[in-house]
Amino acid sequence: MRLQTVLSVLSTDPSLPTIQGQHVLDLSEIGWTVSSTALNRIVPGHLPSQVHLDLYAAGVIGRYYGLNDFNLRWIADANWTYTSEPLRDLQKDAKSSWLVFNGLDTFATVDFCGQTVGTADNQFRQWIFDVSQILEDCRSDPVLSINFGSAPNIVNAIANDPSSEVWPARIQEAQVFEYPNRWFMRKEQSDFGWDWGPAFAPAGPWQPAYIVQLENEQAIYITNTDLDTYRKGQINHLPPDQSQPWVVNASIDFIGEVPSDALMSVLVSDAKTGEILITGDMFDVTISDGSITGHTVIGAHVPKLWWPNGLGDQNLYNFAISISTKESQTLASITKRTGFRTIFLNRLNITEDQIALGIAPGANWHFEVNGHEFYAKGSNIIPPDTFWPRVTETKMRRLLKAVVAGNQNMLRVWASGAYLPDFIYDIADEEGIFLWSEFQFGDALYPVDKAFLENVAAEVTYNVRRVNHHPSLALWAGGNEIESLMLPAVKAADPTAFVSLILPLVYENTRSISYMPSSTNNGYLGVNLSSPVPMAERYWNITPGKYYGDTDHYNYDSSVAFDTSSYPVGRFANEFGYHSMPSVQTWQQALDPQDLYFNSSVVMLRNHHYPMGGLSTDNLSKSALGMGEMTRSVERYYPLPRHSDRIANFSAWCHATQIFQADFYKSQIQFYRRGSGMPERQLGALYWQLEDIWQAPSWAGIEYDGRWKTLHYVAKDIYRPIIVSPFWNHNTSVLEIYATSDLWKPAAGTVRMTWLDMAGKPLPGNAGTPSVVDFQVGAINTTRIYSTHFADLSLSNLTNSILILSLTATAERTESTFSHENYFTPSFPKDLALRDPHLELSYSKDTGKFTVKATSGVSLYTWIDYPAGIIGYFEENSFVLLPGESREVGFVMQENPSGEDSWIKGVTVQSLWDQGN
Ligand code: BMA
Repeated sequence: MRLQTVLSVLSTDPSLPTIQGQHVLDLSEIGWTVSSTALNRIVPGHLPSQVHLDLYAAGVIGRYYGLNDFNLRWIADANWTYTSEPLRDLQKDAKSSWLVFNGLDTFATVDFCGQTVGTADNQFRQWIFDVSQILEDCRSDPVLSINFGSAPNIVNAIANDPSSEVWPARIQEAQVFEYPNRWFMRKEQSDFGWDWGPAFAPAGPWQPAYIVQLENEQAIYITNTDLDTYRKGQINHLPPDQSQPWVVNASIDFIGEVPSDALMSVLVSDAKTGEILITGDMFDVTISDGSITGHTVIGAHVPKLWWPNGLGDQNLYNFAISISTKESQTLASITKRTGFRTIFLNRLNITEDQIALGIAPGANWHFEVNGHEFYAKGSNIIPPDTFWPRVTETKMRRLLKAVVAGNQNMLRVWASGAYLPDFIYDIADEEGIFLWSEFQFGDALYPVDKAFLENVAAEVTYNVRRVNHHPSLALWAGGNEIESLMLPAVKAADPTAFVSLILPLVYENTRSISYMPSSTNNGYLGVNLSSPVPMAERYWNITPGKYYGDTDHYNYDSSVAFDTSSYPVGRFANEFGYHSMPSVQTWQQALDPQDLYFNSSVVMLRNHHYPMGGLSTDNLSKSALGMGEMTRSVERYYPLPRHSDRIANFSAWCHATQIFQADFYKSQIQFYRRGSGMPERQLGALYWQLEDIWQAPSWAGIEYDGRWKTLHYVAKDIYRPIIVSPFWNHNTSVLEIYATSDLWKPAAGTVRMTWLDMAGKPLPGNAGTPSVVDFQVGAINTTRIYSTHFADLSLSNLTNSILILSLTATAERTESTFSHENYFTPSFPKDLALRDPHLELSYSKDTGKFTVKATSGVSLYTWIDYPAGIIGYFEENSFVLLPGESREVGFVMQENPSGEDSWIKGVTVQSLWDQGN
């Protein structure tokens, strides 16, 4: 055990405050044990941690494996106690002593020196307890113990309490995944099960914690910081005036006493070069309720702006803020890294000027960075692990680098998981990924009693202040699918006061971030900040032909998957998707060899679409529906795997479900992006979902350990700045080709269109289609470059099954060249007369790249695969190769634990032909 002044930590972590006269004991550095009546022994514990992790470390339970989701329920059903070793080095004569928990998961009773200090009931809050008196009275070396009650049992007890809120059963019960009654707790909702994850319902001290001792009257300890950088006069729901100077408002929460005439100063320096931008006092310093607040204006000094990935550099600045007495004695200082940008969600009504440009009336629904609208390309992030304490910076950096490599600039931090820790925002700040963030409510109605709302208010205030300095923060939304799913069920406005409680709390703590009450919504009718309901939501006051909001789209009837008339037309697509299997390499991490087949009971029990709806594990009918959807989508469109080897056949089936998933998303993303030049002026596509929480079938594009599914490669391709896309109307047999660009300047280029047969032989006269078409496309816009009725092509009686139209777009702008390849077949893949392309794969030690060559026949969905044991991604994958064509593809290694290059020998290549042969 080691007591340290925070000063000594500063050299390694500048975000920690420096303070004189303060002792901080980091509770991660002391010894802990974990005990429960459910376990006949006491095991070593850790902090931060959760019970499952400590039981795993002690060898009591196994890893994320098989049916552990169900077999380990005894852990969630029990109460657990974390007990510290006796704390010998605490100061008895400190002026005050505090327990500071940055997070307790969730229902906790805290005892110190044998006395109860307090209780906690919200995983998302910081909990601070004054233990000065207890420590003074303590006759021995104090022991800290934290008892965590079973969340499933506690919420059931709340639900059974006659005074608790009740809702019509049909509403809430439809939202039960495994454990019921999740809406009575402020804990990660997906801990009780979700349609892509397990229900381990973990408990424990999941965030860092400290004992803080203040030695004297002037010592303070900083608990949270709200740093807000905005354009002068900025109001959250209105477009910021980019000609105004930047204002920096800093509000610092502390424990201890600050003299009423204390001063604040700030030094802003370039995080890369150290060059000082400004330094000086902050103005209008006020102190109230444990916070000190001041501001300054960065007048004549023009900082470099922060931009998201693809739109500019991620310029960052360090803000060193000090609190001092008027005699210039520094009481505390803290450094936060931030960036200068405005990010605004525009939901204003469409103007006459916009209508004159061809934009359909209604309301806007798009983001603007630094005053420019842009096309948001990305996906939805879910908790990357059930057990947050083991989510490392390495894992998250790897994931966010994959997001950047995938040409994405925005992630939606879906509500029903957890608020992201600061280190993930830090990585997003560096990588240029906007994080649309949500308050953690989803797919349920929540209580509105006073105690619940007070708890929510503390959670909202803490988290808005905590993450506000991150330039990657893009938006606050009230929750997931509250408006679209829950409100129609109750026909009531503002459940859990998403407008009347949360909106004012957001606006009080940030001027720089927009707020909307629910993820998918039809916008608002008006905003009046002095009204008790400050935002009048539009809900269903809509007029046909006008567009208002963002859309989500899930249609598991795969027969219409490629019929674009089944897709929603709106201003922004914030969720859409279909599930697929993970790769066989990932399944092997979680399954015994005998369970590696498509509908094995273990596979089915790990498939939670559709959710069990309760704790029963003997009913596979719900899972069968989801498995059936995957099977049917493959049967409908692709050659069926027919390998005699069981594992090879399983692998081919898994891959086939991924191909369908990727094709379906590609079809939608092309459609949404084309919408940027259509009356709906569509400006965003965030698919469901970025990554997996465990090894199981899901909507993810990246598997639990970081391996890319076909989807992530295909999304990377279709999120390129300029794309060429075919649109085939199955009903009218009209084929249209569009070029779409999300560049901020117009672009010009050519599209080469070549009709071939499956042997790669060009069709005579190119079937009457021009070989090369010049195109021009406006900024964030689309242009139709070719259209034909299928009957008008000169196909000289060739059957559809042998036809393929290859499309290659090239566009030059002074700074770079953009290219994109795509193709169209009038038949679905299963009906194509595929020929073996006889793929050849080689590896060059000199270039470190693989070369794939198709020697005969068109190779569709050319798929390079790497063996288990490493993590990384190929520069491209799932592409088309024409006969004689070869492609050099690099592999970006992200993790190679053995450091050896034996994996290279395990790399394979296959195409659609191999699926069925
Ligand atoms: C949406 C999401 C999630 C869910 C996904 C797949 O409803 O908001 O709640 O996991 O669809 O069903």
